[in-house]
Amino acid sequence: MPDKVPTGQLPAEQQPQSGTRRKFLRDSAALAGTSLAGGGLLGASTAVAAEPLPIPDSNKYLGRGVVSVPYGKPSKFEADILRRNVEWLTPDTIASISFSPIQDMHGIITPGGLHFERYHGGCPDVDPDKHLLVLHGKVERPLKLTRDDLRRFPQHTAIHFLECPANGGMEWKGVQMDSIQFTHGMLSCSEWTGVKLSTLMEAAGVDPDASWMLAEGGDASAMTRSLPLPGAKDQYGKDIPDGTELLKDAMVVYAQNGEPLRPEQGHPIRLLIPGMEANVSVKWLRRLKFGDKPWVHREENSRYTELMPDGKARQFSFYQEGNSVITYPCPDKRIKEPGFQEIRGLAWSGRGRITHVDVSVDGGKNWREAKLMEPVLSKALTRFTIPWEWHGEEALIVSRAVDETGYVQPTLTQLREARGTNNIYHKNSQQVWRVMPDGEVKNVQIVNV
Ligand SMILES: Nc1nc2c(c(=O)[nH]1)N[C@H]1C(S)=C(S)[C@@H](COP(=O)(O)O)O[C@H]1N2
Ligand SMILES: [Mo]
Repeated sequence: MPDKVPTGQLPAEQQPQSGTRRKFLRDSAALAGTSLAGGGLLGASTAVAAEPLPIPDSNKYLGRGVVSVPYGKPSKFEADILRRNVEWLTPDTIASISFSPIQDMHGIITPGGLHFERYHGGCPDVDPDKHLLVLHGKVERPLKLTRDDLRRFPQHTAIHFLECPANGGMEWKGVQMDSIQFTHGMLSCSEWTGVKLSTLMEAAGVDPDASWMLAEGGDASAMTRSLPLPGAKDQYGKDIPDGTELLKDAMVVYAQNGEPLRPEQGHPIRLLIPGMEANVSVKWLRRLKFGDKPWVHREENSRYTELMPDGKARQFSFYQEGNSVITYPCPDKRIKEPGFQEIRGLAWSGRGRITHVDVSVDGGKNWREAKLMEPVLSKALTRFTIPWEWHGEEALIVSRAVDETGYVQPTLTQLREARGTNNIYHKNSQQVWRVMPDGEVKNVQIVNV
């Protein structure tokens, strides 16, 4: 695009794409002469608009009064920011998934109405005054609790992501969706409030040698999962070491982003196991049973296991490993104008904090370090940004996250080498987007990088 505004003196190699954060700030402060003022960020129309604005209609009439909308809704002009499902993915909408529009989100919190939904038997309406949670099995004092009872316990609030382990599963075998909503949208992040599991276990007097916990949901699927506590072994005697980590931050939650849980998220109460595959965060929670071995239910047997290249199944693979994706530009958010672009994305790890994100615009040959936006929280979505000057060349943009354990997000080739192709769960490989000369963005897979 031709520059309509004088672009000044900075040689191309001093422009933001090769600079550090400090360099970028300096350049953007000296607006004349930087690419921010040139044909990109501040296009000709913006730069010449120094005349008084005409009076808009909204200045000329009285607006709506208070409580005309007692529970606020988004502007009618934002009506395309919606959860969506993929019709062919499941035979019906009862046992199905909707995806969060992560291409349209900012910051790290997912509004309640846009949190992805996953039901194995539909979303029930549960009366919080009648719903009960039972703690039983290897306990000194079995407990039967209403939501009101739970609210009397010491409260705990934390921000955590939830991700279905099938997120990206369609890509695993090469079904490529040209939409980040469908490749990565089984991912949301909320501020959750409730009671720590350890607090409830203390109240029930859980037997110190109980090493497994069964969680059961009150919906038509009666979702049931076995979860490891410290000292857990699988049914073959192998150590399952995840219980110590689980107990640190597991909660029974009754609130989400400051309001009661949404029905879709398990109102009135759900289990929340930060960092683990979302399947174990059992919704409409009605029972926690303590024992000393896994129950090996359907969802930890025929489902939520992974068929490995040697024909054996990986079981109890609970944690979501380090992951990231570029949310702008992406197939759902093409580039409209050449010039300055801020590449933006999300990174997350079920193992703790994100410590580092690198971004490449040449398919992973060269990398630059992105800036992490505060807050950077454990087992929460983390925002990253990096400036990029784009002049209509084809580019392969990709991000790579590192978490506090030192884990580096793998390439798809590395992931397929380790786990084969007969899998749908835990696909956390680097996502490559191909930027076309007209600014359109495609989902591509690079083989053998
Ligand atoms: N009772 C119950 N809990 C459940 C499910 C369910 O169908 N029933 N689905 C699980 C799955 S597979 C996922 S990915 C998460 C999704 O949580 P969300 O719908 O709040 O996003 O809930 C889990 N908990
Ligand atoms: Mo899931």
